[in-house]
Amino acid sequence: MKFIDEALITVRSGDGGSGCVSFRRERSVPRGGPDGGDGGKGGDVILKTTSRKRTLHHFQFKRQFRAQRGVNGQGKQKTGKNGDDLIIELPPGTVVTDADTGQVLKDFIDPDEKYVIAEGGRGGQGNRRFTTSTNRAPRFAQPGEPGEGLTLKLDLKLLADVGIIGLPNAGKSTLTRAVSAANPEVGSYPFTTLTPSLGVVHVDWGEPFVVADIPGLIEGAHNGAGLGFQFLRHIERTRVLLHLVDVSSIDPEAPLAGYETINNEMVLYSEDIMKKPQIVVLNKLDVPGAEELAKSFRSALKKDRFFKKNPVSLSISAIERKGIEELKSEITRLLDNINEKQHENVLRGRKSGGHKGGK
Ligand SMILES: Nc1nc2c(ncn2[C@@H]2O[C@H](COP(=O)(O)OP(=O)(O)OP(=O)(O)O)[C@@H](O)[C@H]2O)c(=O)[nH]1
Ligand SMILES: [Mg+2]
Repeated sequence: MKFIDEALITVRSGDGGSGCVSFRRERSVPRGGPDGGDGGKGGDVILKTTSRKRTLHHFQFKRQFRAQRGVNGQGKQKTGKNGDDLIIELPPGTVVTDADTGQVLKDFIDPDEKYVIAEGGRGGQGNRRFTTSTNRAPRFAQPGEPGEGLTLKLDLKLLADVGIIGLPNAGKSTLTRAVSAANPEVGSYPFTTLTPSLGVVHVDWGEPFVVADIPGLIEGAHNGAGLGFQFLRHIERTRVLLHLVDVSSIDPEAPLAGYETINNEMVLYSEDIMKKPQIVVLNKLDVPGAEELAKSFRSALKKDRFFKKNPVSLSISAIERKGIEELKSEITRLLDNINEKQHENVLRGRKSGGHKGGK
């Protein structure tokens, strides 16, 4: 399935309601004065970012957006109701361009940013407002101002939600291929992957998310060894880490050795990275003897200080695509959890934390 990271939509704010021409009619007042009310204002079209949205996928199904028009004014000086604003939700990282002029109108970075992209038309004034000393009975009112129409090009600058980390050859690219339409090269030698690639993961239920397949890390990566440095910077911007461990490379004498190498490199690079939730995933469960090795790894893992904070471990075979659905739903659960926490923080008036993770 093709990933939609751009979309073209049309928006239109609401027209203002028209002013009303009306005169008082009461038995006791034979020639009542003008009492036509003003029209209501048309609704605005508002763009709003939310971390609940992670792609522009939803614009495949709906491309035209129209805010409500203002209600016309009525007699007895009744002002028409304002049209409702229309809020369009976007993922953070969306750049909004006027498709006709090519001008960038807004570059959204953070969640919960709001921007009025098309203002609703003003309501017209009722005839009562046009009363002057020479014209005490104006038979005209002002029409409402029309709303604004725009065609918008939306571009999403992709930020990965999930960074797949691990030693070279752990199967990171194989896993990326198993969960998304991305096609990174897979090789039976270390450092097959030289540049990170991104894949969109669709889930049966809920928002799609984005994984980054990152080149393998080795000891000294924080100093730039191997392909180190630039990729650690990439990981810094993801929200969840998926730590992939090749079960066939586990040393039964020191089951955590490889896993710890990666965590040490990351701590040395930045303490903040290790504050992100991490899912530990054992890969290549299809190889002979994998179950035994996995067992020794898991019992050692229980004492690990990072694992104690995020006690999630799963086993998969990326090549046979086993355990993939459980992994996808575990990731979805974690991401939704982070969103909820961010949302709570916003409600409490604290800084939302952006892509810094949930802790
Ligand atoms: N048996 C088995 N082999 C696997 C599995 N997943 C990956 N492999 C093999 O492991 C080797 C490395 O896979 P990659 O996906 O290239 O590993 P990587 O982590 O991306 O490696 P680098 O990009 O070099 O860091 C390839 O030969 C894969 O076919 C698995 O679940 N089972
Ligand atoms: Mg790779």
